[in-house]
Amino acid sequence: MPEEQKRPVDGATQQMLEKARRDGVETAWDRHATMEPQCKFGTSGLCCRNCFMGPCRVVEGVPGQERGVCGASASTIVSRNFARMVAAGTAAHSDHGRSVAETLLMAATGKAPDYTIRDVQKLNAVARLYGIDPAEKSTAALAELVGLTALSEFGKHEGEQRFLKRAPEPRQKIWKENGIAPRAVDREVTEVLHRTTMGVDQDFRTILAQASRCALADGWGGSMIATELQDILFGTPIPRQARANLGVLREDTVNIIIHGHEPTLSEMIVLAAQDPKLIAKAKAAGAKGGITVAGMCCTANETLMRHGVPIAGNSMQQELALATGAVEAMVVDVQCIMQSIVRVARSYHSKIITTSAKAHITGALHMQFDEHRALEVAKEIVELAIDNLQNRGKVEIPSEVNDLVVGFSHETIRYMLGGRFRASYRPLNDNIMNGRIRGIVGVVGCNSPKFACDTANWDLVTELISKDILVVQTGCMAIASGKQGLLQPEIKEKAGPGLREICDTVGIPPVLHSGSCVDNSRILIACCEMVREGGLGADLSDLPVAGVAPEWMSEKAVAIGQYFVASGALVVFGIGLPIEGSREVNDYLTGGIAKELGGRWAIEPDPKRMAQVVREHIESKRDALGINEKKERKLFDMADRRELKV
Ligand code: SF4
Ligand code: MSK
Repeated sequence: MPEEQKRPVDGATQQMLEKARRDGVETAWDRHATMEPQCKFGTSGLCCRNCFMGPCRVVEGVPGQERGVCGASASTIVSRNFARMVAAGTAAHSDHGRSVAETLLMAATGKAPDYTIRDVQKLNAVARLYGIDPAEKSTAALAELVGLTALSEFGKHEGEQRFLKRAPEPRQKIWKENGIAPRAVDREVTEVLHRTTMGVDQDFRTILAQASRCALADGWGGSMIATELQDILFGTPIPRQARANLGVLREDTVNIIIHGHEPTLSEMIVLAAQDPKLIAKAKAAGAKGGITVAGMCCTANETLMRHGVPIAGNSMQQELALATGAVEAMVVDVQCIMQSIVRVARSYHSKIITTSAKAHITGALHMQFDEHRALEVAKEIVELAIDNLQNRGKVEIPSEVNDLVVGFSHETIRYMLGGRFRASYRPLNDNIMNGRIRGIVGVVGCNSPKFACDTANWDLVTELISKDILVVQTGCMAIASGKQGLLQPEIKEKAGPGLREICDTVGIPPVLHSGSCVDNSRILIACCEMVREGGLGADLSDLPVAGVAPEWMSEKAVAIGQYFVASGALVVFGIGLPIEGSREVNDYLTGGIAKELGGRWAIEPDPKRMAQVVREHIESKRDALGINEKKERKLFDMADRRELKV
């Protein structure tokens, strides 16, 4: 792609990129340019360095170059690399889930006194899913049992992931028949690494089956545990208003950015920043407006969904937020944190504070987070940021900021659709069946300097809603929509007539922000609820739904994509996917896998064509369901419901 087309269109990003260049600060865009042309062996998945007879770079169809030193074929190498991406993504989401489970356990047993159980209803619901009867148990006792059971999901020596039973029965049967129902999360990750080390599994089909099993351990295990337990600890999101883009930073406040993925510390920082003593201290230090806490990446999504904490930006803005010169501290936990922020911060006064024992960065200040004294650590961090205000130089904060409405957990969607006393997905199913809504698409994932960042999101989302497709978003694409004004109710004017009518009647916007990357599990649960509600088939693969990650970059996105595919969905990736080096692997993942699991991958860089691929898929599912045929309206009655095997 020519350099010009990669430049971000977002004005705030553009402005800060120019400022960074003026200030002599190197950014990801500069480094990406120096990497070009990027290695085609890497981009097509054909480079293997799994042992030191290599590294080997093979080329399919070129005699003499078709096999690695050990004889591994292109299909073996590509599938091994793909499976390892899935394993890394699963490990990241699941280690996050494990941390939340540990925090819940500590909170329940009084070892983390700053945390409390905010959603007892969800605690009861998760307990029941785990086979624990909540009756006659105190909240603390129940939380302890749920915490212990959740922790066992990572390392138990027998049995499958307990949340699998949330899926419709036909889906569970498919997993069983294909031998991919996931066991303990750690076991699936370990098995991918074992199978893909030199000289073990050398058949791309079995390697990819294990990739599916591992990915399912993420979606229906680690990620779902993270989401559910975070809701128990911090509250299930409900709709709230907020603001997004670099313009949320303020010249008259101490600015603290919370960045990463795990909300355990950021929840406390949000609390600490409301401490009257600390606000007074900030004012005394010269910040008339007090303290601003703003989020970045998925830590941002977590605190946005539950507290309306403003969003400074998504992944590609992490360096640029520092370039404002207005950030006293960037506090990071885990995942998606560029090492370069330490170098960028040196050009200004910002402190980069690492807080996780798992994520140190050379040159950053490490302040170890400790759940036992969580609020105390958070206050120390806020104080340090206040003390750093005196070192602030000249600032330039872009004025761009957009209002947004967020907080669409699957519980909220059900409530909004059906009302308090008859909360249900029935109105959604009915409106999909009558064609006002053609289908639902998740637009999720990262942004990247390989692409004019966030532009694919705009093109894709506006195209989809104009065609009466409801859009659900998570991760950095949800933030992109927030910055672009796509999360405002008024955006319904860009929706097609059917979707607009539903938005007016039900009061939901056409683009729903559903949370962070681990919250893609909310989309899985919403799909299960739709099947259970009836009228849209018996399995997840029958639904007129799809997932798209137009600007992905993280291994976690590949894990998410694969668990949606293995759950029966079409998943479209923009930019590319490193599987193209093997015709067999490419054909299987984009076609053959659908015969076994119902879902498949598609790769399509152009947002308009992405939308077309998705629409064709949705219409084919509608045809298969028979809901595109004009027929007399028949209500889905109790008899139909009894027929359902879900
Ligand atoms: Fe080369 Fe085989 Fe070693 Fe990979 S495992 S680096 S293909 S010799
Ligand atoms: S933060 S994984 S850049 S979505 Fe979840 Fe954004 Fe992708 Fe990280």
